[in-house]
Amino acid sequence: MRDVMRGRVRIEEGRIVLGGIEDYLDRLKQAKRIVICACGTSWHAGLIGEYLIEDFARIPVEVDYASEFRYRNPIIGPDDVVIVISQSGETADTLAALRAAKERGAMVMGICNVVGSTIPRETMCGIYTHAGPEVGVASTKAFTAQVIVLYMLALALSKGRTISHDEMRLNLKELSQVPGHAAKILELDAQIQTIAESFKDARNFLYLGRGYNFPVALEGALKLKEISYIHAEGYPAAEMKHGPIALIDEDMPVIFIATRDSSYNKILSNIEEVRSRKGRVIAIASEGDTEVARLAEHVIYIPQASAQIMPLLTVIPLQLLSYHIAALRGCNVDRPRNLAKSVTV
Ligand code: F1P
Repeated sequence: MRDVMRGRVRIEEGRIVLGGIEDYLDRLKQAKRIVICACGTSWHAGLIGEYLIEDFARIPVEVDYASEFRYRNPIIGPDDVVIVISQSGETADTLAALRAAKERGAMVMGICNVVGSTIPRETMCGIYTHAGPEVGVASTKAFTAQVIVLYMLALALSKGRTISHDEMRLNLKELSQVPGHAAKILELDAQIQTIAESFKDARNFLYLGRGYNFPVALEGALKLKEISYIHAEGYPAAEMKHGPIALIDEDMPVIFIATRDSSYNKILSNIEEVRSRKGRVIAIASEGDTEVARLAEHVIYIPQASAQIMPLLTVIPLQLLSYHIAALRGCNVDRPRNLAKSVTV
């Protein structure tokens, strides 16, 4: 079958160009609903995509595990657009979800990294992330590239409808600042290694975030599980009181993604709740913040950006922390046990 994901996603003279979906943008704008299907890290990128598309373009979005979607007889029809996301382009569950959506008449679009893989050849249109090959099994830079594509897609869908010309310009400017911010965060590597040394023997971790940082909490926990074999759970911070709070004691490290956004004060009170139960807090906070430092045992400061951009930044210290904890425990970070680069069964 023909590979339809031609062309790169780029900005040309202030205009977003979406490679292989340029001709399908109007169809996407008219979608009654967008359903995103993926597995693992790609599913977490999909959750951020949901927040972005609903926030910017005001189109309803649902995010489903491809491994559930394929078996659960979903209600999907010609008015829906299904976006499948896969680093490898070969994940069996995601491919099966794609086929199920096509059978039901939906337009199916792909976001994939590996050029010429199976999923791009079966979708009707799509975008390559061109993040380069993932050296290890655990997806890292592909996640960042997926979120960038979803950010640009959300902006393109909002053009002329929900956001003004000036807002568009500001959002694209913020996006162009991401590489500089990321370079600054990578300079924190030595600090993050020191934190990893204090926590390498922990048996459990909790990751908490709100809004755009909630999917990042899930992704941070997944990266730790995948490469260090430590049990970790990600939750929306507000859900803590509905169960996970029972787990907190002096042996439970809790990672808070506590950057400055509209839910900042709420997350501060979540940190206080954990501290009062003797939980050990590691926080990712915005540069210049003093409140979080008052409460947390360790603070990793990252540059301030809008809530929509934050996942691209907050995920980096979490990836580094997982890497250092795994390396200190003697785990093979590139070839974790029991995991395959593409899950084809
Ligand atoms: C999905 C995924 C990865 C994970 C691991 C197993 O892969 O869950 O996110 O890191 O490699 O597969 P893909 O569909 O994005 O290639």
